[in-house]
Amino acid sequence: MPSIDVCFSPELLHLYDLKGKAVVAVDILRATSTMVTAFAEGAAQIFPVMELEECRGFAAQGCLTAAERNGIKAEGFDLGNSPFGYMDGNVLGRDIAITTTNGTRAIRMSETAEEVVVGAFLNLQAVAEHLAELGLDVLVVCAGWKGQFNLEDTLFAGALVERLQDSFSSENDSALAAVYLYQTAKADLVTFLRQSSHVRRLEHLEIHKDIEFCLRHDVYNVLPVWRHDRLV
Ligand code: 3SL
Repeated sequence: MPSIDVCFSPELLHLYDLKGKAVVAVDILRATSTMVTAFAEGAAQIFPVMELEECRGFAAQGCLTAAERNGIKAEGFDLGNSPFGYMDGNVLGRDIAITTTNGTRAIRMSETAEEVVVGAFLNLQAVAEHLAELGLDVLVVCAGWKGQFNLEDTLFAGALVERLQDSFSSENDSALAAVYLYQTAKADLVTFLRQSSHVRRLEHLEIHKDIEFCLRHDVYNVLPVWRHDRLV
């Protein structure tokens, strides 16, 4: 039986061997939720990059550019990191280059894995079905916040472990802890996360509707997959 494990921060990735594994990169608030939304809204390809300047450079090849730092849209880019910014037909058929504080970093730091997919509550079932079909050992890579643990990505990891519990073993404490946390919180994730650090950070920016949206389960049947240098 394949296994599923959880890495609580990209800074801990050096402790894991990604060879032959499937990675699920997750940044619930909000990068991977936004990418899933962009694909659901018809985006063609997404180039996640780490630096603002690199992202800006993609405009020359016809990409929309998106950038966020510390929760705020970076100046001079077409888009920010709110899923609602990708919903008015503006991304249909377009390639997007995006850089965010933590989420794009988690994706790029995972790219040596056999397979990298982007996960969010919004596409949880699509991710679970894909992993079950693939049959590889899985590592959920939580983006966290600037190297530190966060609750929302861990809750997603717990939800995924719970969905895969019949076909994957999960013996490591990180996976067990994520499931326990999710089972404690799942009746009302919005309330559970009210005191969490990133929700407090985002509420300060008055984007409560983003938080509620990103915590909704199984809204989209899309699966962003890493191929060479991009998500398709
Ligand atoms: O850290 C990130 O990558 C972002 O998703 C953070 S925020 O939700 O845009 O504040």
